[in-house]
Parts: sequence; C-alpha cells; structure tokens
Amino acid sequence: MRSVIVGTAGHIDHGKTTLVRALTGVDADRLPEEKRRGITIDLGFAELDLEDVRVGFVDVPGHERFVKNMLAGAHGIDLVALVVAADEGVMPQTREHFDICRLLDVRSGLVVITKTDTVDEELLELVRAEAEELVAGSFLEGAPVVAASARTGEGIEELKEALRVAALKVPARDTDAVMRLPVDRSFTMRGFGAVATGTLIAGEINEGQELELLPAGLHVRVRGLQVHGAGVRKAEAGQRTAVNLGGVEAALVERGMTLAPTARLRATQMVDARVSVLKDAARPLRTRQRVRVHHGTAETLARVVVLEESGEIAPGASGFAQLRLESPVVALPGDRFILRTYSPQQTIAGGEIVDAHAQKRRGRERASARRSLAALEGADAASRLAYFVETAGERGLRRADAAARTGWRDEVLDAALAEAVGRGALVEEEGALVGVEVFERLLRAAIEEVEAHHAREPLSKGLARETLRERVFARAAPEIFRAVLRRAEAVGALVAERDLVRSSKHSLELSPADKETRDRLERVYRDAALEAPTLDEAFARAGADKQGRERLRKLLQLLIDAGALVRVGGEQFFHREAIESLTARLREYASSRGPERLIDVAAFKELSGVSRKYAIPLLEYFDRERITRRAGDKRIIL
Ligand SMILES: Nc1nc2c(ncn2[C@@H]2O[C@H](COP(=O)(O)OP(=O)(O)OP(=O)(O)O)[C@@H](O)[C@H]2O)c(=O)[nH]1
Ligand SMILES: [Mg+2]
Repeated sequence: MRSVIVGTAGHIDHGKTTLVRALTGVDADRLPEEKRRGITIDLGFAELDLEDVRVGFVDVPGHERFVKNMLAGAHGIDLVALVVAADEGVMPQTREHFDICRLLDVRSGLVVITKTDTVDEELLELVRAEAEELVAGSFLEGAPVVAASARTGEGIEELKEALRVAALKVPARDTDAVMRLPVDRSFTMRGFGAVATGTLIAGEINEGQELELLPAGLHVRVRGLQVHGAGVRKAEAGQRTAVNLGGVEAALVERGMTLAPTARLRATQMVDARVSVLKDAARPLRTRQRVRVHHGTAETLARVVVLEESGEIAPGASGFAQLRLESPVVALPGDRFILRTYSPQQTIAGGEIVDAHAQKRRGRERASARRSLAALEGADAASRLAYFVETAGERGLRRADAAARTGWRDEVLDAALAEAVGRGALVEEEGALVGVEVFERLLRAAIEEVEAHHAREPLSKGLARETLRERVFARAAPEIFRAVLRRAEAVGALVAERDLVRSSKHSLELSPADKETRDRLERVYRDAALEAPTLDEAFARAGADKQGRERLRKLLQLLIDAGALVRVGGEQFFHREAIESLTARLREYASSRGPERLIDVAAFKELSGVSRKYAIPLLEYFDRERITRRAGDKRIIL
C-alpha cells in the first residue's frame, strides 16, 4: 500500500488538531502542556488508511512562537492540508505556513475551511474567496477547497475522498539518493532503549542494519522498526518511521540529527544555494546577515554571503548565496531549506541547495561562482559529478568523497561516473577521480619539471621520483601521481625506472672531453686494483682536477651506475674487476681449506695484499654481499 505524508498548516486555533482527530480518531496533542493550554506546541502524529492509501499525518502548531517546530515536520510532507477557520479567515500564520510550503517546494495539497458550523453561507463564501486568492498562482491554485466542521462532521467524508485522490497523484520519492532519516523526535522506551522517529525521506531501513547517526558520527544498530505504529522489518521512503536504536543512549539522540548508512554521508557547514526572498520580506537578504537556517529537522544559525553582484537579494527576487553554518548539518544537493530572521523570528526566504559541500568564495570569485552554480542547477548527474571533481582540483576526489558529496546510491554514482569518464570530463584511476584539465596540467608540469632537471644537470640520469612528487604533486593524491607517470610513459614522454624519472629523449651524451676523463678515471681504478686511491688521489691521477670536483663526481657516479666501480665504504671505491678477482681468490682459498672455510683478518690481508685500512671495509663489504659471514673474529667463506 502506498504511503504519503500529509502535513497540516495554518494559523493558531484554526482547528488543525481537531480536524486530524475527526479524520483519524487520534489526538495528536500528546504533551500535558498542550492539553492544559489547548494549543499545539510540538509536532503530533496520526495515521489513516484510505482504501489503497495510507496517510501519515504530521500535525503542526500554529502559534508563531513554534514555527520552528512546524518546520521540523513540514520538511518531509508530500502534501499539505492548509487549514483556514471559517470564522477568522486568512491570518498571519496561514500566510507564513503557506509561504513555507512553497519555499519547501511542496507540490500538492488542498485547502480545508474549518469550523463551518460557526458561520453562515455568505461568510463561508467570503473565506473561500479569500483562501483562493491566497493560493492563486501557486501549487495550490485549482486544488480542492473543502469546507468541513469537526463538530458536526460535515464535509469530513468529502475531505477523506479529496485526500485519497490527491495522495494517489503524489509522485514517488527521490530514488537516486541513499537512505536518510532526519530525526524529529527521540525518547526512551522502557525495555527497548532509544527510539528515534522521523519521516524517511529517501531509501529504506532494514531491521538489524548498522547505521550512522550524524553529525555526531555515532554507530548504531536497528534493533526494531515501526511504521505508523506497527512493527515491520523494513521501512521505505515516504513513511513515518520509528527506529529502535542499539548502541546509543536516547539522551544522545536529538531532533536535527540524521540517520544515514554507515560512512556514506558527511555533515557540512558551508552550502551554496539558490535563495528566494519572500515578496513580503521587510528587507533584502544581505551579505553578513545572520539568519536561522531550517533544514530537514535541524535548525542552525548561519552567516549569509550573497553571491550576486549587488551583494543582496531583494524581496520577491531569487539569487545565489552561500550559507556558512554555525553547526554542521547533513545536507545534499536538491535539499530545501527555510531562512528566518535572527530576532524577531520571521520567515524571510527559502531555497534549494546546489552544492552541499561548498568552498569559500572571495569577492572576485563571485561571478565565476554564479556561472558554475547556474550550470550545476541545470546539469545532469554526470556533469554535476564532473563539476565536483573539477573543483576538488589537484587533490581530486575519492569515490567515497563523491558518494558523500552527491548522496547517490552506488548504481547512480557508477552510471554517472561511467558517463563522465566516457565524455572525457574526468579521469578515474585506482578509485581516485580528477578533472581532465587538472590531469593534463599535471602531466605537462611533470614533463617540464623532468626536462628542466635534465637541462640543469646534463650528467644526471634522471630526477628522483620523490623529488618530482614534492615539486609537482604536493597536493595530489598518490593514485593521481602514479596515474600521471603511467600516462607520461604511455605517451612516450617520460621513462620511470625504479626511483628515477627521466625524459625519454634524454640520453647521456658525454662530450669527448668528458668521455676521455671518465675513461681515464676508470683506468686509474683498474690499474690501482686493490690499492684503491682516495678520491682526491684518483681525481689527481686522472689529471683532471682542473675540470672541477662537481663534474668529476658526476663522472664517477656514471661509472658506479654502469657497474664499473664498486663502493666499498664511505669514499672507498674499487674497480669491479679487482673485487671479482679477489672474490675468486677467496673462494679458491676456501676450497683449499677443506670443510672449515674460515679466514681471519691476518690471512685475508695476506691473501689480498691490502693494508688494514682496506681489509676491514673490504671484509664488511663481502659480509654485506653475502660472500662471507662473520663468525667471532673470523669469517666463513660462503
Ligand atoms: N465550533 C467548532 N469549533 C472547532 C472546530 N474545530 C476546532 N474547533 C475548536 O477550535 C479550538 C482550536 O482547535 P485546535 O484543533 O486545537 O486548533 P489548532 O489549529 O490545532 O491550534 P494550534 O495547534 O494551537 O495551532 C478548539 O477549542 C476546538 O474545539 C469546528 O469544526 N467547529
Ligand atoms: Mg493543534
């Protein structure tokens, strides 16, 4: 059976609660104070089955001081029953509640003229005309206007039928979004623990499921579920739902919190939105103005930053604004909200969130901010995703970030991602998303950086991978760094080898003079064999000290890289041939010694003919190379 939520709306004492009781038999005023004072203070709930439709009523208070409570209920309604008392006609909260419904984008409803038993036909017609004038040009234009009396029962059956017909026309809830339940009430039930209630605005909740309570980030478990007062295993979008929560104390659960899938959504304190200011607002909405933001069941204070050129949005106009919230809320693009003045509290505007996780906008960025928000408003899912990725710049977005930013279910996210990648708007690598422009820019920057390195250091084989990362990819995710390198290799621009990155065009073309010096240096070491020279001696013998130490060191490095020289200790180098022949002699020595294969320092000195200065570093080198292994003050030749 289909479920819809009907919200009452209207001025204080106009008979909303009495009407709900006449329809359902339930007194929605459940607080003792409400009963004592005869007014509604907080939200009340009741339900009614109308053949093929189940109606959940959210009864709201009409008192102007409790509009904040009205808002916590009005956010989730499918249709509104706008109540006007026949004996009073349209009053201030009739208008304010109606404005709120329009700003929240409630799409359907009807007008109920109550207390018809208190007036004659003539007055009734006047009130009817007044109500029709109020709703002219709105979503309620042409909607049924039902006259009823809770006292005599007149019109109640007609109202039920009108509700049923309207309910059947209500479009299905958003099916792209993951589950969200803004909590409007919490309490402890003896023997069960914490219970949170609210209108399930998207997705479904299953018994036993693990969920997260935001913005607190509390992990909870669904111990039980009720929809319209009956136990169920599953609650669906559009249903009034009570969730018995395990893993949390009722005292920690408050109106304004949101139940969502674990680790899926994130609270935000900065949103960009299209804001419409009411025609009757006393003043324009201005930058720096402090307002009350009512979003879902939450209320928080915020500073307004108007993104329009004039710095304000005039009464009756709409424009883009950023809201900097003083406390975090769980918001998603497309969510509606209401703005009220700080004091006295009056409804002045409302709007729709365009970017729920916005960035600060400075004065000169406003024009471009307006352009992107306007584009975002009309964009399809793939373009919106591409925008979010683009604005994340070099940092890019992880899939989980994109999920939190959009609130989409996996299937919707996957489809948008595939579409955006297909259009060439973004690059996905190992689950990291980055805009195509950013990716191309990083690619160019990486190639330039490596080429600049070669120009500066023609004798270097390449730039250290980590240096490249620090210089060009300081803000980028590691996945993006790897992806750019892979692309640079794929297009044949760079070659990455172990910890070095070089240009594919780069080859070590030594000048004839350098070549000659290099060869001389190698000859010095080859000739010295195990009587290796110090670095200074080697450089001097190569007869090249006039070439400068820096250059010689680089030529030396080339010889090491090529494997011609072996570094044995600090600054001690030997020619590879000398080391190889010594290794061969060591092994010969070992086999001549039978199974023992031991050698001490003295024997090693004798065998190699080197002084102690060289013997120890050489032995340690052989240990490292696993040619020998230390055993006490001797070595086993392996
Ligand atoms: N004569 C008459 N009185 C009614 C009718 N409906 C409600 N009343 C009376 O009007 C008064 C206010 O009714 P409520 O239902 O509490 O009004 P409400 O709109 O819920 O008020 P708030 O929730 O405080 O905004 C009560 O004394 C009701 O008995 C009706 O159809 N006829
Ligand atoms: Mg009431």
